[in-house]
Amino acid sequence: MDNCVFSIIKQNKSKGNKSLALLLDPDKVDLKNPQVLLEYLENISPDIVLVGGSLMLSHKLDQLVQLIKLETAFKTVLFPGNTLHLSHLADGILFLSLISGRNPDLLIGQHVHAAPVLKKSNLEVIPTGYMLIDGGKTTTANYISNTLPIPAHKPEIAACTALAGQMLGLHCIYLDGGSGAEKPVPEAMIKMVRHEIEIPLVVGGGIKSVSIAQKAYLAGADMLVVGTQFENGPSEVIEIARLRERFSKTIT
Ligand code: 1GP
Repeated sequence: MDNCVFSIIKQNKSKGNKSLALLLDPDKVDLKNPQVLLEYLENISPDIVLVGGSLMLSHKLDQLVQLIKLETAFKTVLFPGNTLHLSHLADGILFLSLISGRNPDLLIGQHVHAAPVLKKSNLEVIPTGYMLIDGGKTTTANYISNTLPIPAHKPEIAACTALAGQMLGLHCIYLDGGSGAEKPVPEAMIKMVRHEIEIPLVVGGGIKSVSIAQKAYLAGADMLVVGTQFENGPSEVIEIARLRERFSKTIT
């Protein structure tokens, strides 16, 4: 069986199953006590572990990726804020083009610098149409990217943008309300994007409860990304993981 990272997501999607990605920010995990993190990881059993963030103040990226690689069977995928956020120890990387914005550096500029480095690495490169959606407050990603997020009440802009991303050959679309978003990506927007595209649809930002997760899955998200709620206390994320399992059993 093809065991590459993107295949995990695609195979889940083709079987009608839902996926869950746990996002770990190296600045926010306690690596002095890794056992706690590893136990939570086993409990949640995410389909993939995303590692990254808009900014990184610590230098723990390699250390965190190595820990997951050595101690678990989970695939680690980089979710880089910029070209400096690289770890050759990871399994893959979301090669993000910020298609919701009009900042050329984040549409293609940084990619030009990263491409030859990635070619020499063993990282699986996952071309991703990354779309920032207004989640009710200015997020680090909005500020750092110097772009306007798509207004939450304009699902048609998101749908056309995602469709253009698919036509450009991107492999998946990631709708992100931003880390700690007050409001998650609206169901109406997820539905309209889902209706327009066939490639896997990833949704994240402000998924803090089982009920929010359920609505996003039902609206058509193939994979949810949860970060802040894990940092706030993993019990709800364990429930979201159970929901994913129940959901998948129900609809297959
Ligand atoms: C942020 O989508 C991710 O880029 C996760 O968001 O931290 O709000 O879960 P949260």
